[in-house]
Amino acid sequence: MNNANFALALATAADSHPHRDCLIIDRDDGSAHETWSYADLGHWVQRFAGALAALEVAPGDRVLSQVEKSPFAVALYLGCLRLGAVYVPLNTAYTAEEVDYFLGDAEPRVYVASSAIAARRGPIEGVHVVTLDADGTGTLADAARRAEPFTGIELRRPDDIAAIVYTSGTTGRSKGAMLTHANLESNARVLTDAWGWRDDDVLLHALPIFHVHGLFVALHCALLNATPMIFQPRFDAARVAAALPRATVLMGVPTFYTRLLERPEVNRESCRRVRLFVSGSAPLTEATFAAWEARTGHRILERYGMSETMMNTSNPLHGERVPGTVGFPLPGVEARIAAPEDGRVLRPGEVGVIEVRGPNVFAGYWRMPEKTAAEFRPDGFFITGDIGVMDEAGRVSIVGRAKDLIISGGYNVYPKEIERLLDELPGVGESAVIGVPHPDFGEGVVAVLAASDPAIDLPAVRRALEGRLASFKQPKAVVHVDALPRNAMGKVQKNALRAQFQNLFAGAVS
Ligand code: MLC
Ligand code: AMP
Repeated sequence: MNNANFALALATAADSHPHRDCLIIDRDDGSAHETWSYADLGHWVQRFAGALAALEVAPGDRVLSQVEKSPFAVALYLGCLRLGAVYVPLNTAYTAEEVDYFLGDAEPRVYVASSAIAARRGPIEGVHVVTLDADGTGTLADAARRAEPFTGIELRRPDDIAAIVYTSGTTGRSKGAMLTHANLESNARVLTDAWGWRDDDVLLHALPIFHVHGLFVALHCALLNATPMIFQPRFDAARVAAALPRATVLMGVPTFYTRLLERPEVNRESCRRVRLFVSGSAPLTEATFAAWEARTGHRILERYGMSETMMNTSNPLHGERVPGTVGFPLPGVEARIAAPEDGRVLRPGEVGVIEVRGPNVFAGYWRMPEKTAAEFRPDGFFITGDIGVMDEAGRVSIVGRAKDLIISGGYNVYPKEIERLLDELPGVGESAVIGVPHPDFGEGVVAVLAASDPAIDLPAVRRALEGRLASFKQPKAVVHVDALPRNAMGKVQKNALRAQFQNLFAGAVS
């Protein structure tokens, strides 16, 4: 049997260019860059794999990771792949209460956390809690330094699970999307091909690495081709602007582009080496597309994906990039528009739910067979929950969402999760959480309270939610209404609320 472990493909690329720069680390404090070559990364990957093996992590075991972005975190991820373990990345903003759910659901053998997070948490029964910090300290980093390098690559079948990526559900309960080794490899190959990856590409990497955009799309494109990344710990518009002259590719969420446009030093000259700007994870407005083109001369390439599928469609590298559209299905990916009620396939121009099928589509939700069955059609198409339309040529536009989801700065926020907590608060009658246009985050989270104590306001609500909800999910505004608008079935009409509060953040900066 061939080894389908994706780590093998990545190691093969790295082995053919061991001396090439891999991670050019732009530090938060602006100190001199440190560079890891592909050989350096390989060294750490084998050591992290060795340290995890010493904790008896075996193929199929889950490793929960809630660590700051750093080269060591990349090595940890790749070490897990090598061992055949299942990597489960978590947003560092998640609170202990949120993480409790993931611990219970994923049942990991190891939980790797930053030392600050681990200190707040204390020991957890049945789980090895180890630490890793961005500067390469922590108990796992120490163990990696001492470990016997794990030089093998565990044998994996194409449909073995490589990662579980949690994505919130409409019920407020997160679902773990199981991505296989074949999913990761096929999407990485398709993307590097579609985006014409070159040997001299330098990727400017400023995305978090706990979501598919930063972890799989961006990282894999560079690693599979053994090309360098300018690796920044987080998105900071000034730092990204300063690094642009050294980069050839930038991948970001729309907020990256709107914030970069606020910096006058971003111009044609500073972008002269860049050949490709990619945007995704949230809708890019036509205004941002046009402003970016006017400023830099570049037409941003918008693509569409999700945790369950990684990338589905992309505007073309060569050919017309049409603002407001997400382009064509990627090679090997089939997309269609279906009637939400009965799955009837619709004709070009008709609006319906986007469904996809292909080697990129996940293996189902971890330990949720009913949820998995409910979101697939009998012929294997996955029902994305995004509402779209396809033209005669097959170009897809997203026009809305069937799922009650807010996307703020590229992070998904499910209203139910917040409403559940709000409704428990003393003084809150009932609540509806909506997303309305926000100039910085695309959509801003608003809590609409009805029959509530008007003395409750943003600070009080935030205090009450603190420690319970990651800060990016916290409402950016709290508003009061006499009663929530409902339809004849008694369902809250969120469209009416969104219309009523659509200008709430007009002019807000962040
Ligand atoms: C941070 N905050 C946010 C936020 N990010 N609030 C709403 N939405 C967000 N996205 C809050 C913090 O909680 C904090 O609140 C305050 O804003 C400042 O925090 P910060 O850490 O300084 O924010 P900043 O670094 O400016 O982050 C903004 C950002 C970041 C846009 C750079 O959110 C980001 O990197 N987003 C990318 C998300 C991403 O990678 N998505 C891909 C998902 S994969 P307070 O009150 O504590 O001060 C996917 C599939 C696909 O969707 O197709 O790719
Ligand atoms: P996540 O579950 O975090 O992976 O988020 C996936 C969701 O992000 C998709 O279902 C879409 O709703 C949204 N999304 C991703 N890319 C785009 C895009 N280019 N335009 C609009 N929405 C997008």
